[in-house]
Amino acid sequence: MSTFQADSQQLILALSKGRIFEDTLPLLEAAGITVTENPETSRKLILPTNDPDVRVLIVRATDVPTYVQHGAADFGVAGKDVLLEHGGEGLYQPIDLHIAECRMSVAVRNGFDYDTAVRQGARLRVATKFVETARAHFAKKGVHVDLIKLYGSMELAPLVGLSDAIVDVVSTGGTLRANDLKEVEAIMDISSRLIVNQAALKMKRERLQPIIEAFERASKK
Ligand code: PRT
Ligand code: MG
Repeated sequence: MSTFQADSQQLILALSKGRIFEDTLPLLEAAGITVTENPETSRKLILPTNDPDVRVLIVRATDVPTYVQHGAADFGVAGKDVLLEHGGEGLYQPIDLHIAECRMSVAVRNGFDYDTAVRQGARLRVATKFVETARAHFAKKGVHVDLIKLYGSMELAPLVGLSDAIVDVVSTGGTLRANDLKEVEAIMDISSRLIVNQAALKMKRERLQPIIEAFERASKK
């Protein structure tokens, strides 16, 4: 009988469905790894690959660092936004993969005068999933904020008076425009990173190192 606990030969990769999974597939291909089931159609949460020793866990984007930190996955791919909130404990971050690129921004309703509110020292109500990033940003600016933690659909908060502003990731800006919001401040550029469990890096270096190198070469193109 075998348990799921990874042995020294096996590699477990944690990915989230959607853009990170799709953008990681070509990097895996560059390392000779093909995922043989599609997470959009399969109900499986553990996906096989062409390599019997490599499996892929499908988890929520925000849970990827947690699986890797605790060694339930040996490595994973996570956005810088998610890593900043997690804190990065127990994680080695060897490379920026330059995938799922976007930016972290402050946005408000079209009629809201953000610059004046900030200049006048108003206390701003800010709704966000990214409370650590938002806290650090406004502290650096010396702006007093009440942070309201949300888990999604941040764009709604200013529309219904829950907050004055949101801090969210933006790529095309289409969602902000569709909801009568405008970007008033860019906080930082975001991309996804390869993360590796620190113990796995030591114990499974022979298996991990070629994959890290293949990812690095493929992501530079
Ligand atoms: O969706 P779920 O709640 O499960 O989690 P998630 O949103 O964290 O996961 P996912 O898969 O949507 O995003 C994974 C990672 O992709 C994030 O951690 C970011 O690093 C990165 N990324 C890149 C983005 C975007 N681009 C992006 N546009 N994450 C989210 N968005 C959202 C954005 O907030 C907006 O609501 O997508 C919507 C559309 O964006 P626009 O600007 O193109 O309209
Ligand atoms: Mg999402």
